[in-house]
Amino acid sequence: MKALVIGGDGYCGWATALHLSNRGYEVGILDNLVRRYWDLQLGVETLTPIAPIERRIERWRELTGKSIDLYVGDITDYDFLIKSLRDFEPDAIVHFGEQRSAPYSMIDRDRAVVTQVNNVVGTLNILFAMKEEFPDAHLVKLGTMGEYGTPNIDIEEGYITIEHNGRKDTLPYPKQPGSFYHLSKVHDTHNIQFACKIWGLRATDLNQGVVYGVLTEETGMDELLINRLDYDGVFGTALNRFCIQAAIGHPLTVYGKGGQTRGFLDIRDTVRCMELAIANPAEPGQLRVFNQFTEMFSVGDLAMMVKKASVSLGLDVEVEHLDNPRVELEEHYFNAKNTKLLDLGLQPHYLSDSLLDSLLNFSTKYKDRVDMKQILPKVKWRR
Ligand code: NAD
Ligand code: USQ
Repeated sequence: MKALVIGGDGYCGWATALHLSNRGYEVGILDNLVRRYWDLQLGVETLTPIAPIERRIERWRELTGKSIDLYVGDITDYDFLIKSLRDFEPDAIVHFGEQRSAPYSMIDRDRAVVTQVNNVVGTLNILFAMKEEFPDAHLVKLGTMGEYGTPNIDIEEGYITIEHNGRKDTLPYPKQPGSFYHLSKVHDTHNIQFACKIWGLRATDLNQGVVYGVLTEETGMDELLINRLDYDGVFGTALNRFCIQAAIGHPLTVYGKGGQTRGFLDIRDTVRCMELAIANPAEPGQLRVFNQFTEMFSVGDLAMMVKKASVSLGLDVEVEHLDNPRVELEEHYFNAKNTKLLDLGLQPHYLSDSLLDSLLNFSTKYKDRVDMKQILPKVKWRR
């Protein structure tokens, strides 16, 4: 089977490309390296030093004898996309290639537009390319749990059955995203759903929670294969940020009350979920939705877990509640279903087991690379 990993130079994409290659898939990486450019523009850097993509792929080949095809270009450029697809001829198109930071999309008008054009047009181009020349390929697309927001009822996997005025239907689950980034994912979902319906394409939308961890079996093989660890106020997620803050003795930056609850998963589970989704494709005409996370925590829970785990490293960690730069509920009900990937055979890793080895150890190892200017948040949601 041939899998083209779009966004394969990024955090989830790199780990997934190596994992699929290790599992015997023929793998291609397509990426325009724009994430490295956005980092440069913002003056931020991953804590772990990542090698150039060509060097990463070369090292993988040296270590395993497996080659990975590389296509450097932008999926919003349809000519480039279709030529790359013709050359690679994928069975599965794994799409990670989007702007993925909520704060980035809220910096200003330019960044909101970049996010939505990049994400929505890129995905639309993939759908048209599939319709024109690859109607049997399976699109495995990364959505996000944040598409749902935080409703006061249980969150289902993509669809909900509703009875209204004596009639009953199964409908797309209501979406209440909390940033222009999360909105771009909702727009993508609608476009994919429509394309599957009218053209008979097959797609899986993976509503992924927050991914954590540096290590997978493959990225841990060699320093040159190391994955990103973002900790800045734009691309760093709360958990990564807390681990790095703990390592440098900075109080953990909990926004507001810290009751914001989200779904989480280990990067080792992300790569396994991708493998499961590819190996069990959607039917023609079907947009299948899986909620891709393994555990739920509040931001306050995360801070307490980091504080506790830090003790074993001799770190004394304080927690600070900052004024919340985002507009979001800080205390709310959150209960999301996540059985579909478990039914396909996912065996979860748990944060309590991974916190030290896959996050805190890397945070302390590379703490000299921390830029203190990137610790406090700078992007605000309000006017
Ligand atoms: P990332 O920024 O590390 O990687 C994204 C990659 O896509 C980058 O290498 C970037 O250069 C590439 N890219 C972006 N736009 C492109 C374009 N137009 N053409 C070609 N390449 C392009 O992000 P990530 O954390 O790996 O996230 C990957 C996907 O997973 C995103 O769609 C994101 O929304 C989703 N996701 C991530 C998380 C998480 O916690 N990291 C959680 C849920 C969902
Ligand atoms: N938060 C803090 N302190 C911080 C940083 C964040 O309290 O220093 C809070 C935020 O206010 C928010 C929560 O932590 O309530 C989560 O924020 P985050 O930055 O960890 O994650 P988020 O913005 O939700 O985005 C991340 C990824 C995104 C993915 C999403 C999955 O960057 O690509 O789509 O997680 S989900 O959250 O399920 O939508």
